[in-house]
Amino acid sequence: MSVAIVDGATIINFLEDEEAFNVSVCDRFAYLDTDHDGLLSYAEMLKELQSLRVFETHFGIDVETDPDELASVYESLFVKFDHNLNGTVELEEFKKETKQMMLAMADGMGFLPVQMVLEEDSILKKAVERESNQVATA
Ligand SMILES: [Ca+2]
Ligand SMILES: [Ca+2]
Repeated sequence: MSVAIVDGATIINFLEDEEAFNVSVCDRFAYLDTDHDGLLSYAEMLKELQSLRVFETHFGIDVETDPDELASVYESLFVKFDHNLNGTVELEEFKKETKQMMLAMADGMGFLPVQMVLEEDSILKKAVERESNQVATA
């Protein structure tokens, strides 16, 4: 994990670069799909849902969360991804919902940069890396 300063523009620029976004989503999907059947089961998605950090830490202090409550939140998040409710998340569903979530995140951030902990291989981390590469080559 690493810490980076992220603002809404970092995410929006990344989403607007459809190719970069699609490549990252496909990579992430393949990484999560541990049995390689082209679908994400709940167990496979759990890793991603956990990395979304629904329960943010406040000023570095982890918020205590009831495990039962956490499980039900993950289940409801999974259903959000599983648009056709067939119990698995297909690549198209994953792509759509990831985009929605990132847009919502960017909306919430506005132009105020925030410090975020980025999981290794997360899509958000790729968005940040893409931006810093652009700065480096500019
Ligand atoms: Ca799978
Ligand atoms: Ca589905």
